[in-house]
Amino acid sequence: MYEFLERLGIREHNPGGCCGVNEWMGEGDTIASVNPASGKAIATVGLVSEREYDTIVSAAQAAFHTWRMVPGPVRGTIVRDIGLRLEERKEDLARLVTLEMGKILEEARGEVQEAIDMAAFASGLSRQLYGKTMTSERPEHRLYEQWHPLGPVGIITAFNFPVAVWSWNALVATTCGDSTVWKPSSKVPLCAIAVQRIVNEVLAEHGWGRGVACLACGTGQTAGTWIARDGRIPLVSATGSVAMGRRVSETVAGRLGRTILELGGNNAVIVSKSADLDQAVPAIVFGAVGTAGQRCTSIRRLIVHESVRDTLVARLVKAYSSLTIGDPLDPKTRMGPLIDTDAVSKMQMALESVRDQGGTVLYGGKRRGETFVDPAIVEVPGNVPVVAEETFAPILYVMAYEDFDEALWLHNDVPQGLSSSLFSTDLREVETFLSHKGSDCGIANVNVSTSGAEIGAAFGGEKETGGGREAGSDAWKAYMRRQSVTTNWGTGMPLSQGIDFSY
Ligand code: UN1
Repeated sequence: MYEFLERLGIREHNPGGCCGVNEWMGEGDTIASVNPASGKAIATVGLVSEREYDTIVSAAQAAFHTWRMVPGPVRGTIVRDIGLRLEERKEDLARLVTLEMGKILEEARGEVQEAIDMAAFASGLSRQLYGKTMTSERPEHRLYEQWHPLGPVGIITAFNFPVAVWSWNALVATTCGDSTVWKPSSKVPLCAIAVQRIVNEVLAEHGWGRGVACLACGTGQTAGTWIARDGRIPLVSATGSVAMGRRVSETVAGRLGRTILELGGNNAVIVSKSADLDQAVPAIVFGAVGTAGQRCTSIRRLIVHESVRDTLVARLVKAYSSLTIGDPLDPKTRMGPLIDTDAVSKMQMALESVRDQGGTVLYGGKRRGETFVDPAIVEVPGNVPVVAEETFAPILYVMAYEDFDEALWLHNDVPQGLSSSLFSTDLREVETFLSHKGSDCGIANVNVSTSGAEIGAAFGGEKETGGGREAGSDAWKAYMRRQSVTTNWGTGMPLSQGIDFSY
């Protein structure tokens, strides 16, 4: 056992369900959390049974009734303290993220920083849950809207951002007066357990022992399905594959519940002939290779003007060949392992398919050991079928274009619509890219990679990405119940739309 695991309260066996500081449970199946770099088990986790899940959601429901009555700014103070505690534990948590998920330490620190920043954002937000006041069409009437807490929120998160995506949802929901029930990916339960311990600690210090923030480790078939079906949970926020999102969304829609979906991305970068390649090259390397291509914002497609194609590819190949691949805890490493051998097989299958579809591997793609790979650069003749799929691995498909309209068409011609970017110094290209006929994604960047979004803006995408928005801006509104209010403070009884109903 590493010392940092002990400091985070991780033991050899860990109950994976929790609805309060002293209420841990996990009588369901036992699973092992595996270090993707070594293939060795780090610790085991007891998943929740259906009975325990029910106890957890009942606790969340009961806590909601009292938590919603706490003034927003007071809730915000508690969320601020969660952020401060995350900051104190940043290094230990980052090491756990690296150990269990496999991203390099530098990126793991960035991920924990996202959660710390979210706490600061949400704490400020707690004084800004504003509604609008409208002018009533009737005399002596007041018309306005206000925002109420919504209820227990279900949060389903993916393996690739085991702390940050929880924070986008949970810290905002908690600020908004909701209680939360978190089902993390069963590939990274220890990160969730460590975060839950930190949150428990802070809540308990403020006198909140039970139900405000709950954890239900389980599989998609168990805890994921129970949350989706559960009428006590008015909102389910789910991050992961398109297939998972479709299942969750159909089930929640069947009971007329709400969802926030953050699903697959298939992000492209357009590099125009006017691009500054000194900016484009490092941005593309980080976007395509960072987190071993396992961000939903990772760059998967490079659409490059034919006049700069050869230079850009040569510079990318040179950069790729200088990257250290290996132990993600080693500060020199730039790319760690993929999450598991299944992910490696999927990458190999995609590379085989693309060869059959006319693609040529220009660099990398080889498997090194069980879960390590060389990142790949593959030339393709346009959006061949495999390019339309999101393969969660470091494969960069390169295609050349002649005119900018063709680049935009290639860019938008995939089912997903999360993040996008253009490298250009030409004002006309930039504004076209950002116009109604430009990028069709939820995120559109200029001379900035597709990945590495800041928390201040709303995060999410269109088409098969699911349409949800999380984190900053006014994404909080999805976690609250909007109420339109009309008050008649006069003595008459005028009707709207000028209706005369006198009798
Ligand atoms: C994800 O991959 O699900 O924009 C989230 C980024 C990070 C978050 C990615 N801030 O790359």
